[in-house]
Amino acid sequence: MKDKHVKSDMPSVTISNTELIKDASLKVEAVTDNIIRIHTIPNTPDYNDTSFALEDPLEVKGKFNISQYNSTITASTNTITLKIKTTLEIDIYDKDGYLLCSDCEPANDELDEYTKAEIEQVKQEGHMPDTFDDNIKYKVTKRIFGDEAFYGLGDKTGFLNKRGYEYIMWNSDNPEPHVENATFRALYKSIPFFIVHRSKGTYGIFLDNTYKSHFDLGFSDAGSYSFSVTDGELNYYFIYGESIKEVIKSYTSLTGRSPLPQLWTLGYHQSRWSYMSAKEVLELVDNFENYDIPCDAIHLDIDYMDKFKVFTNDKERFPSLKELSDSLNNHGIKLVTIIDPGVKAEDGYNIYDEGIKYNHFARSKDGTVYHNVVWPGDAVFPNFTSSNTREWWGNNIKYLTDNNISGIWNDMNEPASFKGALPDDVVFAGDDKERLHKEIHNVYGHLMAKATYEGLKKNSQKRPFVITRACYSGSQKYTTAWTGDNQSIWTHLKLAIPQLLNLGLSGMPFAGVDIGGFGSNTTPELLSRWIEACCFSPLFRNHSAKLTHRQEPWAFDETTLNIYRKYVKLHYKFIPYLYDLCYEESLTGLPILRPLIMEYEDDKNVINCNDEYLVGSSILVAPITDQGATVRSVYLPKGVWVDYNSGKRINGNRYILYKAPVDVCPIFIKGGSILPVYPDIPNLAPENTRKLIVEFYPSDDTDNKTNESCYYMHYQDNGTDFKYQAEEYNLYKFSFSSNRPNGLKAELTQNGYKNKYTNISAVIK
Ligand code: MIG
Repeated sequence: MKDKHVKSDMPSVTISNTELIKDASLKVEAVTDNIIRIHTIPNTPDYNDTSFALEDPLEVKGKFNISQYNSTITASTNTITLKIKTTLEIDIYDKDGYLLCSDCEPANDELDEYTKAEIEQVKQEGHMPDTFDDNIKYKVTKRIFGDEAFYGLGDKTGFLNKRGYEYIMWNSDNPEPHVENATFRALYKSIPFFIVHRSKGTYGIFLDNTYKSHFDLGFSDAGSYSFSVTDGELNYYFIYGESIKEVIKSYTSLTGRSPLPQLWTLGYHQSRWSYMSAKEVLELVDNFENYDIPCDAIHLDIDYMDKFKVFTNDKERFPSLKELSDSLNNHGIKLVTIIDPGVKAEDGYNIYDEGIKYNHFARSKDGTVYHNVVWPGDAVFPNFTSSNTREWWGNNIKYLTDNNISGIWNDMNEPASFKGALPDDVVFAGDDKERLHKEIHNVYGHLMAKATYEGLKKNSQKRPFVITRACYSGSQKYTTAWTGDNQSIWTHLKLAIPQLLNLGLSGMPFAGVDIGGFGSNTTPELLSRWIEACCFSPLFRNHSAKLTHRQEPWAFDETTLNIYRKYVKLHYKFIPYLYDLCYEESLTGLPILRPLIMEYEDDKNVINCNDEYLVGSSILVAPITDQGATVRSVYLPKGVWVDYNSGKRINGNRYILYKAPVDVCPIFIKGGSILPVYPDIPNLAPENTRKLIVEFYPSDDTDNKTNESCYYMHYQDNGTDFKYQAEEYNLYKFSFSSNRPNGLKAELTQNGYKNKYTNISAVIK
């Protein structure tokens, strides 16, 4: 949230005094050669150009060559050319003069054919026509040429490719089953960024405006797409890239990347709303050990608190959080607690009293502290736009870190409320100025995550582990995310894949869904398929709602338990690979779980691939997500794929039929891959991560001889704190060559971390 312009002495295009935008001018700047910022600047003196998504001031450093001919201004960088008309329409061409992106006239609204009365009548009967009724301040409409696919937009429902659908950015908590209908155009998160993939050329659009916004991707008109804002300024970035990867790198160069996580956070997490006592938690630990299921974290939901008051514990059910975390830690397991933003309004409760005394809560228009109702009953809402309030919140986290709590799970931060929505005009006084709820709503969770990240860092000196339900562009710098209240239904198992993929494409790589489903009741088969489908999920947590069937791994029968164990162990085996992908992500912003289109951009077969994903570029997962199914078709892109279950080599660039009984998840390793793995371990405690196995999957296993040679870079550090920033890490280069007696060569190319592996062994698969 800073004044963005520190360096903008570069040439830019400003158009003012037009009929089209009143009281404002339109400015077009080249942030880099590939990133163009297009924004309106109002003619008001107190305007300050701020962003919640960008941490650092924006540097405008692209070289624009500008010329004008008749009424068209041409502005070129080294990679793209913009033609800007006085009608404010912009055409964008690539280096070859190919028209990538072109503004056009908005299409007519289909609903204009109906009278208001007709629409009202249909609404009264309970049907919801797909209208976006809010007043639109600025709307941009661009042509759909025909070959576009749209990806990203965060956690939205529906499919990988968003073409033909419309979405609303307004963080929303609705526990009904999330499906691709009009009710669920908005979900918990607002990440107003999408990627447009065309057969020749790719670009992204990032609309950095926090007010309610609307995205129509060929929904009301097949020939165009649009995005619009209800208030604030038009402020979007056109991000050109030679590939989807390049677009993501640029987007995350603006909004930031997820820093390296603590290693244990990649392990298995067990949760339920709620584990009701310390005793129940300790029994879980016994069960994990007795049933031989690896586990790294147990989560405490709202009932650990005293009357749902944040930064307290219920003295009867959880007499000592510290003793509980310590006994868990002795088993190598961490304790994570939930925190809601709503603070119980109760005199004598220290958090409330302090917040009132030091003015930390949002206020109504009349100046009084704003109240609503959430879990603790009558509650007030911290004003996270103020750096003082964020610091205060962060300091309160000491209560949790003093009790050796290892991570914080932020819920209800849309913010959700029981007594109607927060009015648009609730006031949040920031460091620079006052803002209203309608501007802050979509960044409330983002700012709470920032406060939590900073508080955890300060109080623990470790890499903060935060999970959030609501977020905005840029939240990836502070927090991981889960997708909120899914249900134990097959549709939601299916939804998990495009949802996690689109989150990754939107810069949120460390994400997960509630495994087994949160609401309603899971079945043994659904739970089995769920742990299989999510077996590479970075956030790997089973969570379920109060009053639903238990869904811990042992809740059903022996068969389910065995399947569950098999896939949790598979996840642990590949954690060194996942951690490498986290390392790569921290440098590039590239997601961990990837849609096939990201690695095979020229392959038309994968444009709409909703039911398969890649882990990095070496592992392909094609889970079963249909009840009763034991066979499915799998598309394998070009190249040789090693069937992980049988070891068989399969030529790609085709569909195969794959038999997968309930204990089998179809997994394929790309021929020629080297993958670092752990032996069988109970959790990620340091003593368990000293041995590494390097697996090599040659494309050709004829007589186990191969003349393929390949290499792989592996990252290792202490997995806990920030010492890696002072070069305390190791980089290994593993290479395989058939000419070598043992095949493997392990070289240390960066040698800063002393606790190296005690043993590295190699296996040819
Ligand atoms: O209104 O804390 O999405 O994961 O278990 C429900 C209780 C509040 C919603 C979260 C869910 C959590 C539940 N919470």
